[in-house]
Amino acid sequence: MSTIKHLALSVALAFSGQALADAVDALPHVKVNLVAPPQVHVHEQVAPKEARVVQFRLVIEEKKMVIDDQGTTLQAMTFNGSMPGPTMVVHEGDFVEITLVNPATNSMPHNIDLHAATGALGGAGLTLVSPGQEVVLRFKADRTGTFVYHCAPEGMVAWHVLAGMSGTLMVLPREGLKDPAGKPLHYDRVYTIGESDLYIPKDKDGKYKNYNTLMDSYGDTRETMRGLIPSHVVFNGRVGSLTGKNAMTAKVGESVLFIHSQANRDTRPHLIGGHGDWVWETGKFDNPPLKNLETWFVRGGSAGVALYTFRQPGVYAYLNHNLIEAEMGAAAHIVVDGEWSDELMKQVKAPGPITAQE
Ligand SMILES: [Cu+2]
Repeated sequence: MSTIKHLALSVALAFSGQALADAVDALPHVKVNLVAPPQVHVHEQVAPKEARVVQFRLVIEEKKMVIDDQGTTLQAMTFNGSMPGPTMVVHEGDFVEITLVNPATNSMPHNIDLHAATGALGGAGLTLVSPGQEVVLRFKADRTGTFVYHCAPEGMVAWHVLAGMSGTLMVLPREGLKDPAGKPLHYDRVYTIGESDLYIPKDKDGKYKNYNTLMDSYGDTRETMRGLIPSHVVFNGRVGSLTGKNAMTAKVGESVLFIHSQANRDTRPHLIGGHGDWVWETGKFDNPPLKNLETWFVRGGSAGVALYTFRQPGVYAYLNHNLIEAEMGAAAHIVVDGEWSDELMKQVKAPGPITAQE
């Protein structure tokens, strides 16, 4: 190609890129303050007609985290310091603009692969940042649903994800959620739960090892991961992160949206004493939700969504109905206030001595 032709082509390419950037730049910009799970940042369920550029800032934090009541530690890698990272919410047609910051205090390069995004390894190819760098990625949310995002540095994807680097991005339909008949579905509260399988190495006496640095933990952790038997299966980073005083709350009559992600492994969410009134098992809102589920299946590498209107007060357990994994840590509580319905359930006779049959 001649130099002139080459130059003309470069100018044309630069120009078309520029023109597109200008059109998007002219859209309203919204900066979102992210919050740690199980909370989700304040957002509208029905969006204005015009698309927006929604801006998020994710700061990567490598740190040691305690993952159970025995003080077992994980050399974790996180988005914004929480495990999973914060849930981000936008609407279909919006542009998601993420500033990914890798502070100089970190030791590893990181990036972000967004399952919601189209192109360049979900953004991972354009967002690799070394300690001391930041990068800004923008992509169009061109389809609705809940989508996992995770770190994906070449050759170390599993380690970074299992050390905590995953989260959920929810792209709502502009007009909000609907049932299969087209009737709007509204939620009063939303909680986001990220389930993780963890692989903490043990020493020769069977005690969990405690490492001083992230790099020290790498070799043993990789070997333990390849055994495929987790030492812990947890919600939101540790055993008990959502039970007892950390329980989620709701009121009778409220509709609660539960987002459940698992970036690596299949899981089976179940609400004891309740149901999934409407469940998008695959999390993709263009598919009609399933009705009245008892347990739903969330595939590893995806996020599912369940909507439930509480009808009875009490302490509900929400868990992975692989009950072994629930006992290993994959369990949460929801404390629900309100009035009990005897019609829905009543103890007709309290426990007492067995009486002769009539
Ligand atoms: Cu990473």
